[in-house]
Amino acid sequence: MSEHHIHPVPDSFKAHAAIDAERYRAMYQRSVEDPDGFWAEQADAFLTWDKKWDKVCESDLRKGEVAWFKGGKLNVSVNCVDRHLEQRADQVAIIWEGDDPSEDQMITYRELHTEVSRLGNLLRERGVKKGDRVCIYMPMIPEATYAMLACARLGAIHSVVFGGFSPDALKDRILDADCQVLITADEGVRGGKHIPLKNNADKAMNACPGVHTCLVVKRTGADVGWKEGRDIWYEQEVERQSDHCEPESMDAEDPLFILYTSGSTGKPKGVLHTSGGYLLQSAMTHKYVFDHQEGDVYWCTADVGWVTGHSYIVYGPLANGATTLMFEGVPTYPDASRCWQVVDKHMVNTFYTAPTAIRALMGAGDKWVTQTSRQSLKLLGTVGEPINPEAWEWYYRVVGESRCPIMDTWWQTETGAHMLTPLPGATDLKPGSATLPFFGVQPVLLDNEGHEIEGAGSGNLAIKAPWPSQIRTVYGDHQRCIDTYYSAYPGYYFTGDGARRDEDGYYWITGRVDDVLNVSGHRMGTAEVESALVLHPKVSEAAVVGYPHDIKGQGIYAYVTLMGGEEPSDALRKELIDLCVQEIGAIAKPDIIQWAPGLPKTRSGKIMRRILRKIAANELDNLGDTSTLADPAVVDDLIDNRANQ
Ligand code: 6R9
Repeated sequence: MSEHHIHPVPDSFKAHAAIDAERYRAMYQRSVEDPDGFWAEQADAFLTWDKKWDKVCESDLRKGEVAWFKGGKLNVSVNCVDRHLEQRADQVAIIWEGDDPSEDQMITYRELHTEVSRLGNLLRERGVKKGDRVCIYMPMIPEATYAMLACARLGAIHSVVFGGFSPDALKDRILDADCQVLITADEGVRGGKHIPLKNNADKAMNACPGVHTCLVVKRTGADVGWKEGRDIWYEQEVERQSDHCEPESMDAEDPLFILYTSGSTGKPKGVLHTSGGYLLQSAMTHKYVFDHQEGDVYWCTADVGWVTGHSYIVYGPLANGATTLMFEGVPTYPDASRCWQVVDKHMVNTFYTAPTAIRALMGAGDKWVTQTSRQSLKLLGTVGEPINPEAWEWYYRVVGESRCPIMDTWWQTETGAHMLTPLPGATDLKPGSATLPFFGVQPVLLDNEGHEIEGAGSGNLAIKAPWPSQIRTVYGDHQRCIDTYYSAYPGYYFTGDGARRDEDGYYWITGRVDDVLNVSGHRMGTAEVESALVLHPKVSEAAVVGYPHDIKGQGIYAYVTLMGGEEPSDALRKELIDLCVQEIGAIAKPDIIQWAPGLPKTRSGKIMRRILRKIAANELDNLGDTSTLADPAVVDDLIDNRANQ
């Protein structure tokens, strides 16, 4: 239905955007026919290099080996801060909007330079040097950005851990990357509630003897635990540092950061990105996809704990000398009008958020939107999961008053930057489609045997040529990187997503084809939630699947088998939910727990998730072949006792 509802490029963008349809086609063609020439030009245009590279691209996708601009030297913090001082020292770099609507702060590029330099010096004083890992566990406050950029200045590798993760999840990530320094705050503030970050960090650090320094930003002034020698107050120590901090000149292929993300098996993987290629593609996409213009105020509502926060709050916009808004709170506090009030208050031109937020705000009713002006808005964006056409149309019509094109950007932690996306001056929009590939990106659809599907059709989405902001490795385990992304279809990067391509070559992401959930745009492995559930002594087995959820996109549906003699109860249900929160974080709370005396298994003992997904989705007349099950009666029992949603 809505597939045929095409929104053409608005005249305003046709006339002024950097790239129109013709230019997109020409540039795209050039980018795939002469990738080295194309990317060399872009790298020259977007970044400032201490020394030019020896080779543009070197890659062997069969081995998961990718390198861009090797031999080239640059410093990412210099690109994001210092080089703007001549032109825009007094321009606002970061607008910080607090959780409390009466709190905000403007940080100019000059101030950003001072803050990053001082923190860089403090980290250096504590022994941090090139290649060291620094963990950042922070609320959405400017210090989170200072911390990322200060690491980049020294050539230290940051690992940002989302502030919503539990002490256990933090501990695993600190240990996996062997971080010796942790930067955190006493507490975070979101939606009027305080989050005990330092106390969480203390619990994690108890099991991380390698952490010798913990810098603590005072956000609320709450009482926190303290270990002399290890813990130091950020403000106190930063204040006495010099404003000059010599940047480390890094190879383009030196690591910039590690960011953990969930896969279908095992513990989260530390996705590693490097300096040159990552910064180039995040800057370039920020410029072209959002048609960033001098003076624009740009707001991405993500958290810096996710890749969207890395590429589109911090690195992309700051590399382009933009004004980036950083929001501490949530879209529904104090009420569902908050985002639009912030848009009016700071005259935001570009607004980039996730479908789950759009659906929640749509559910709250139009009046929260229409009571605000939003005249400053020029362009809207969405990311994180497929957007249903109804939510797309509401976003377009009510929020953007049919004036602002919507950029539906498909990409992943592993891709570092946008991969499938419209360009506002070039691409006619179809609600629900991430449209066409960005420059240099060569998507293909593969059938299950690995053959490329030509023309319109559906299949497994893979990428057949390297791109600059591609994952370089899984930290400490390159074999896992190969196994996860490059073994299924040798010679291709496999995304884990399924997609359809229509007659116009537009891509429609249909969701994950593996055991990865996407809950409110947060990626989570079913295996992670299952491991948490089976920690409970009364649980013998657990199987977790996703099911369609109106707001979250997917909800978490857990089938739990208890040990012999144990009885289900509401108290036990609560204990299991608490266990998931404790092991992973609040985002991993099962929405539904169904007590399952048995799980559908093949004769070889493999759980048939396909059937569990159907039962969870209430698609009962279409269960498929159950004849290979060891005990088909199990399925009838699960259907009879299906949890009410
Ligand atoms: C940036 C980010 C990646 C997974 C990805 C896909 C889903 C992201 C999407 C989308 C449809 C979009 N996804 N953007 N699906 N349309 N515009 O979200 O990274 O957290 O690693 O998640 O999210 O399934 O594979 P990450």
